[in-house]
Amino acid sequence: MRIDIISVLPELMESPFRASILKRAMDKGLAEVHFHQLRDYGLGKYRQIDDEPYGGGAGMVMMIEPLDKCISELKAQRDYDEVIYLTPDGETLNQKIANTLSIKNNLIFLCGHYKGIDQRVRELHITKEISIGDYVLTGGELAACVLADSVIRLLPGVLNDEQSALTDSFQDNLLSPPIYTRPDEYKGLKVPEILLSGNQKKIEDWRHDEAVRITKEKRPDILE
Ligand code: 6GU
Repeated sequence: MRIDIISVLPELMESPFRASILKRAMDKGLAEVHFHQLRDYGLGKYRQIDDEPYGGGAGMVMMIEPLDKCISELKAQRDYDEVIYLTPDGETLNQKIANTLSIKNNLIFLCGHYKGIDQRVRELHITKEISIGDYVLTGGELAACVLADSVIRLLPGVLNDEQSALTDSFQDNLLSPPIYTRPDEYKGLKVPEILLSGNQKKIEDWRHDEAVRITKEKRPDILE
């Protein structure tokens, strides 16, 4: 998978891809992330990328020309499956969206800033709009990292068996059951007997029941 990220602040996104699981995915060639500085496509001597909104009002608008130049240049090099605009008014990211995107080859992420983008960029290029939750960030960059992480970890070969994504919370509309490791007792707190029993069938049943109980308690909204 290749992800091209367009932003006025690419520096903000470099470290997440330089550590741990995402780094290994890059090193193994399973994912490539390329950053594009929107200002390189800006207009005039000051490389302008934003301007005041027609009709007045507070805040600046990301101009169409720099965005169109940048996206068109990328599209001329390869076919993209989606051009995703990261914006608080997008569809809220969930595991299903991450799963769907993880089977694509080439994605563009556009990080929003200021009041947003000229509406015509949407008409020309944007195929999907994604938000990471109902709160406002200073820009789409951190959201782009969250989206990229949620997708890249699903690519075949990125996680090993112990980290398997199949048992993740949300993957089957259930939160994860409680987990424990050594010691079996700490300050009087004991690991549930059943997990020490060696009876795999009973353990799996217990885990499923606990997952249902915890989901009902914390997130009844995700239960089917
Ligand atoms: Cl994608 N962008 C910004 N600026 N704020 C957000 C967001 C995105 N998702 C949640 N809040």
